[in-house]
Amino acid sequence: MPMNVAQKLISVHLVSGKMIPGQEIAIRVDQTFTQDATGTLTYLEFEAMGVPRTQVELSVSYVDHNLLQTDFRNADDHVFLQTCAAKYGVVFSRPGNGVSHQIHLERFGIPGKTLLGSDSHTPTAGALGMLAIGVGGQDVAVAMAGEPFNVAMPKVMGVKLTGKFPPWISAKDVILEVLRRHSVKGGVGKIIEYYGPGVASLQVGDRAAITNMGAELGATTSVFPSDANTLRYLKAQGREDGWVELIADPDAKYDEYDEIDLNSLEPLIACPVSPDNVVPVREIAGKPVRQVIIGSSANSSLRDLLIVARVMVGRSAHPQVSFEINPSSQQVYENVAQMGGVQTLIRSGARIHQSGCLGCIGMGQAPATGTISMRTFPRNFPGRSGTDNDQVYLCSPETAVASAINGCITDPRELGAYPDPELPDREIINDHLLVYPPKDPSEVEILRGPNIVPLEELDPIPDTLTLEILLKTDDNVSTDSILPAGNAVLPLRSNIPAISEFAFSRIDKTFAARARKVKYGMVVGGVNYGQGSSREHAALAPRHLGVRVVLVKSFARIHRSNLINFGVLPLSFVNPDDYTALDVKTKLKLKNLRAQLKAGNEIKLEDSKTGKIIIGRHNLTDRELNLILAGGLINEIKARKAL
Ligand code: MIC
Repeated sequence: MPMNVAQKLISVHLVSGKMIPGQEIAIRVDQTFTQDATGTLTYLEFEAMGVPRTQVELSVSYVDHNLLQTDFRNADDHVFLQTCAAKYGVVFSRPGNGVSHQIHLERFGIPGKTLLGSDSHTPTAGALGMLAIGVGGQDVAVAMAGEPFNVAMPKVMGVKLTGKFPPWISAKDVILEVLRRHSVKGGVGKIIEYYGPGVASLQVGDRAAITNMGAELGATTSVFPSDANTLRYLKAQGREDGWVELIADPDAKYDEYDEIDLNSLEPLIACPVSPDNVVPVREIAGKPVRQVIIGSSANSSLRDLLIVARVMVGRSAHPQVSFEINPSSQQVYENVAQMGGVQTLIRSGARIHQSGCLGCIGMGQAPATGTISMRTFPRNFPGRSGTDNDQVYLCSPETAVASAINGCITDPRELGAYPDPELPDREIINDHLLVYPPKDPSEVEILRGPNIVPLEELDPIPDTLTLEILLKTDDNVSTDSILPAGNAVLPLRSNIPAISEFAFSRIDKTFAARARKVKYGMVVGGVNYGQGSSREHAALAPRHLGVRVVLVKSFARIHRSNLINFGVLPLSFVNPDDYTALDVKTKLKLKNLRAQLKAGNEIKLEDSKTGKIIIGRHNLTDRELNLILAGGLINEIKARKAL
């Protein structure tokens, strides 16, 4: 049977299950990575599993998120992670080396392999023809322990690309167009595969901007074929030995189709406060801008920074704009420097920061109150920048730099001749901040400062639960609203009791205090609940506060898995009208829950006051059901080992 690229990748890694959309499959994992903000928890979880060393071909631990060291806490995490990496056979990418996704493309990604990363933007590596999936930390820990990864077989949506970019249009405009068409929930349960003649005009860096932001569609992953451009990229990295060709068979079919003519695109921009709130730049041109930031995990390629430097030759940023550059990796930084770009950027008035995620996760770079910040980042969820009522716009490097020059939102086509930059055949390789693990880890001691708080034991789901509804949310609530990031909260990622104080604080500051007053709580939500980040803390912090059930219209994939991994029961309304009828403070009773769970898909929740029955569907596979009954993944693994 002719296969597309996604099907080929899955079929050679298939351990169990059938490749029928919606059915659970298990796939072999070749590579894993963590980043620091999700990694501390992952290594604590790996430790709890009692496996001495990573069992996959390659594991990397990146430190790219929590870079500000305003006290001991982030520094403690860095030391903990470095010693864990040495102990468990993991390559360590030191703070300041850059964003996981970019470095993984440069130094480690291999076409045809699978990659599991504890970051929702892991699909960036799909640009190399990898099957790269973002998951919660426990799923990475389990893969490092040598177990396959379980996921519902996605549908494959084929997006045919034709034509070539006109001047000033680039990859960000493609993914913004896809988001405009399909919305932040349009990719749930799907792999987005790009094919067709237009693919040949996209370099790996361009492809990476597209696969990165596939996360914003809610997609399981996104993928490009591995072709001559992939080989060209790997040659530039001195890694051409790893290249294999991976292209769709001529008669390959897709479950869904879409088509984009690259010639017809115009500069696009995502307006506050959602990555799918996309309009043409020209429609909102002229609005004054106070901050422009270039870099991060989307638009992290050498070309992306080089084009900005080339546009700035002989120009400078508007005096009212804070023009900021976050190099995505030391290697990109060094190559741009070698080509003279850093001097141009300095002369244009740029504030050049260290390589890493920085403002993309709210680690610094918060914009001024009531002002517009334009960013090449992937996300603009409310408050994520660190400023209340923020106005963050997402756009291409071309639109960003043009707006920095003019001090207002600008269609870059106004700038005249397009300085399309030439990429080097061979990049300067920069591995200076990579540390490889010792062959013999017996002497390595894992160092734990006071910021590293041990994992707490989770109890199995009780048979009778009286749950108070603590919060009712709207549609598309992101994990940034469930458990915010930012400089005040991120340093607590290895301290669950402390970070729990911030659960839902963006929506309701009283949540944690109210949750502590009741034994068991629940949250009611709308569609696509938990979109965005893979942070497990968005499941674990509410769980720590007693939330045992989340009842919503529909879930985002990664967050649903994280809830299950921590023994929180995810339920969806059978009758959507029940959402309207439920209110905060209502108490719902679940009786014989364990028996109900085993008996079928429908769970009865009884309103303690009125006696009204609400039905929630759990849609758990047998594997997931065992996790819920055991109180989470670690409990289930420990129980299995004890047998
Ligand atoms: C994000 O873009 O939200 C992050 C920061 O990369 C997160 C990870 C995190 O919350 O630490 C992600 O997408 O998984």
